[in-house]
Amino acid sequence: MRKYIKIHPDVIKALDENRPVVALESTIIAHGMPYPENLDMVNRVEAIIEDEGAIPATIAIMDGEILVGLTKEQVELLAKSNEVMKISKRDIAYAISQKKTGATTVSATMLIAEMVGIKVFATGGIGGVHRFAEQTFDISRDLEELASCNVAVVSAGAKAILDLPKTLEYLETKGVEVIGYQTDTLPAFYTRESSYPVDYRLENAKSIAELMHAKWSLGLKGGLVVANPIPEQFSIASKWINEKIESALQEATAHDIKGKDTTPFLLSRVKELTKGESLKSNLELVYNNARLAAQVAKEYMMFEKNNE
Ligand code: PSU
Ligand code: MN
Repeated sequence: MRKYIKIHPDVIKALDENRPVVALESTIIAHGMPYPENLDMVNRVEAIIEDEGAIPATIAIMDGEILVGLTKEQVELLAKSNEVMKISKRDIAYAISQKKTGATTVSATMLIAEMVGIKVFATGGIGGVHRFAEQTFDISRDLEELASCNVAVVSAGAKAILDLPKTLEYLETKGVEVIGYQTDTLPAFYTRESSYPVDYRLENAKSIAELMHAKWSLGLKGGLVVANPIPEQFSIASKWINEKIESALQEATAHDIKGKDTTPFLLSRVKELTKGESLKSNLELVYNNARLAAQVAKEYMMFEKNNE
């Protein structure tokens, strides 16, 4: 396995010394946000994680090699290039064997994080069951990896480009806890709240870490969704944003956008329709998630150490 994976020296050292590490996905860089905001985002996210006393590990595939922890140059390449693949589980082996470069989605990032022993992962929003999935069958691979990889994913919930109730049902079937961080409802990405309750509300990083420790100590396989609402001052009124999302969804249907192109198309159209407002909120919620993920990673390490 090591033949295909190159871990950054800082990340190797942190893992060896049992220091907290937070994984980051790269699809959000290459396909989720435009340049140069995406580049600023990674730099800021990595700085936030370091300030909290954890080590960031951005994951991607470059020239057929799985990288855990990227250099500034590598991040820049992903941020600028238009030719980067979007890599979910089914694309990993192809990308490696054909020496391709690609950005990893939540699903691929979880798989790789688990391979190298990283327990906490920060992102913007998870993929889920798409609207009209009963016709299209479009259900993100993210949900399967949440079901099987022992990694906690800190996100601002799932955005209304998806079908939130169906996403929650699916997670229930797969045995994935949806934990609201200081919230009773599933945050809807750009908005702090939705009308759908989370499974459990927890008030602090320590309680989340304790749940992770209990789950995995018992051999209960799979991840959890830590749903962290966007800070109040950046939350967008749900009626307004949902109108824009509806328009973007109609355009996607009209242009016959399908499969892996759907999420990037919707994100970029919503950004245009909101004149950049959605991107501003997206950036802020990612920072907020990075901070909580670092805190959870730190607390989780304490549990591991105290229970050795
Ligand atoms: N949500 C966001 N921004 C993103 C994504 C989700 O707010 O960039 C990306 C993540 O990488 C996620 C992927 O894993 O989209 C889901 O894509 P799909 O719906 O094709 O599974
Ligand atoms: Mn899909």
